Amino acid sequence: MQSGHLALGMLLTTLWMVTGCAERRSTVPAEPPATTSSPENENESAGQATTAGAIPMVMIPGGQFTMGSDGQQDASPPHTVTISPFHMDCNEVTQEAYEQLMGHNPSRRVGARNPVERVRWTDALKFCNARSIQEGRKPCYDTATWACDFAADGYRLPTEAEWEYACRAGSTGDYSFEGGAERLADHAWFRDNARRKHHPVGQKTPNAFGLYDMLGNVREWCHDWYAVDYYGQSPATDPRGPAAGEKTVLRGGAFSGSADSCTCWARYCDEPGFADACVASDDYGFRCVRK
Ligand SMILES: [Ca+2]
Repeated sequence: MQSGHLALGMLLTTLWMVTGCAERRSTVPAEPPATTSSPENENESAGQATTAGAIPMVMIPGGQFTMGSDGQQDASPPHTVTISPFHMDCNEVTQEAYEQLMGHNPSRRVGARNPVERVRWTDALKFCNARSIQEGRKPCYDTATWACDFAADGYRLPTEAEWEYACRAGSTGDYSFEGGAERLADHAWFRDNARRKHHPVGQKTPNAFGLYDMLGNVREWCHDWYAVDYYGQSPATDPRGPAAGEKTVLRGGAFSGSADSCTCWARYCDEPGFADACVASDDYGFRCVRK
């Protein structure tokens, strides 16, 4: 643990003791978790919140981290990024949560507490807007252009930088915990232990922020358009990806993937699904963030 992070480490310990949600496995950068309160939140304390839609979220404190890796061309160069605070779902969006709001379940393998899958990027954005409306928040997305209003208080997909920052939770290595692939099975469903299917959310050890299944289970759509060379030109604060592109980013690897594909930094992308003929894969899911 770096000395500058000692105070925050102590605070994270307190957070863990209060919520039982987060495990303190590594240092967490920068500012301590800031607790917010709003009338829509039925139960919010010590950085954890349960939304009106009964989906648990955790407050991710803002901070600075090293994004990327030398391990792959599109993740290079590693670069310093500053992230503003935000709330993030503790879990991948479940099939029951998706169906309750959207009226249908697109998943190939059905399970109420399993992550919803075969979700296109555009489906995820529609879910975000529906969830915002359900809670009286301002929707982030213009469904005619898919432009995102980052000033809105509603739900949206995490930016790729937010996703990696939240996934790392202070870890500087390949994974969201200290150590290597030999420990991945404690934290993730991936090829070696998943038996070629996704599993109910929240069964594995969470990261230091209290986030489950960031690595493995289903890949998670992010807000950003994909560009192989984006890291060489991205802004230093709250980068939001290229202005346009052909594919959007997925992160975290999946039950079908190897340990190498389930790292904090590995990037993946696919077509966002503008055309209804484009059916997403059965290992594509997502989780939401908001202010
Ligand atoms: Ca995941």
